[in-house]
Amino acid sequence: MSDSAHTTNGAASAFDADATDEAGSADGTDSIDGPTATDDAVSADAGEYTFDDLSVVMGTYNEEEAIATVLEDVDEVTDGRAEVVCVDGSSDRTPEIAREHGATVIEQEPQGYGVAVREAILTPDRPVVVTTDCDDTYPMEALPEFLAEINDGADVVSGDRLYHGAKAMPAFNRLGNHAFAAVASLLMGERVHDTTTGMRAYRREVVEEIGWTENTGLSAELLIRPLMRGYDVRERPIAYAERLGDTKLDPIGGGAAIAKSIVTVCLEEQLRRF
Ligand SMILES: Nc1nc2c(ncn2[C@@H]2O[C@H](COP(=O)(O)OP(=O)(O)OP(=O)(O)O)[C@@H](O)[C@H]2O)c(=O)[nH]1
Ligand SMILES: [Mg+2]
Repeated sequence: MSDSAHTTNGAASAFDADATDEAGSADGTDSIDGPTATDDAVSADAGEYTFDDLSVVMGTYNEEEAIATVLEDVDEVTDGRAEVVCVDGSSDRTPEIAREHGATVIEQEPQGYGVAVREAILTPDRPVVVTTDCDDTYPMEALPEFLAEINDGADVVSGDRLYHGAKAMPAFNRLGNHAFAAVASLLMGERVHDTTTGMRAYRREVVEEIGWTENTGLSAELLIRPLMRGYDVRERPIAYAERLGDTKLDPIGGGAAIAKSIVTVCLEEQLRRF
């Protein structure tokens, strides 16, 4: 294990919830600030996951400007060992380019972010799944750190784009994302910083054990439900780059849908506790 302490967002202890037996955490290890071993993520230490255990999954909808870059980054960072699954609703060359890069492509009528990402998460059977957008905004260089956190006992590792300021994000979206995090924190009683990030790592058993239903609000749901059920959920700061290609998000309608999901899911999870 490396001795270097990893960066935290300074409030990560809010995520230091004990992994319960119900939560099915591997060993209950939940130290946020303990040493991590990014390098170990790619080695094959006994019982530790490697990139051979990792699926990187995404919805893809007319992303021909970005898809080659995203898939090349995954390939380079994981030495070609991560499996890639794209659930695609495109009318452009995105699926061809994805296949040329060795991805598994599942075709699906476009029905929104969450419908595509649900299929993408549930399709592979590797034990660790990482979601990302196919727009070159998320840093695939963070994959080793995310896997190292899972090997350190995390059930969910969530990329916090706002920690570094997210200057590449449109100001309206940035404001909305701060507001979503504030509302979710209030309703959960736990501080979270980025509820709508597209880049997360999940232990497969977590996404199989909890029920999830949201579409545009899926990302928020998949942070809130595990956190409120006592899984070991950790936010980690990530870089965030300007998007290649056109957005598929309607900031007003999408924002309203996300706000509704946050309130609904938080209330459902609070009620579940009684
Ligand atoms: N298959 C499929 N993919 C979708 C659909 N809607 C969005 N996506 C993909 O889901 C990911 C997220 O969409 P984005 O347009 O990046 O949404 P966003 O991240 O909220 O907005 P940006 O800030 O513009 O990146 C992208 O990879 C899209 O191509 C859909 O209906 N079907
Ligand atoms: Mg995006």
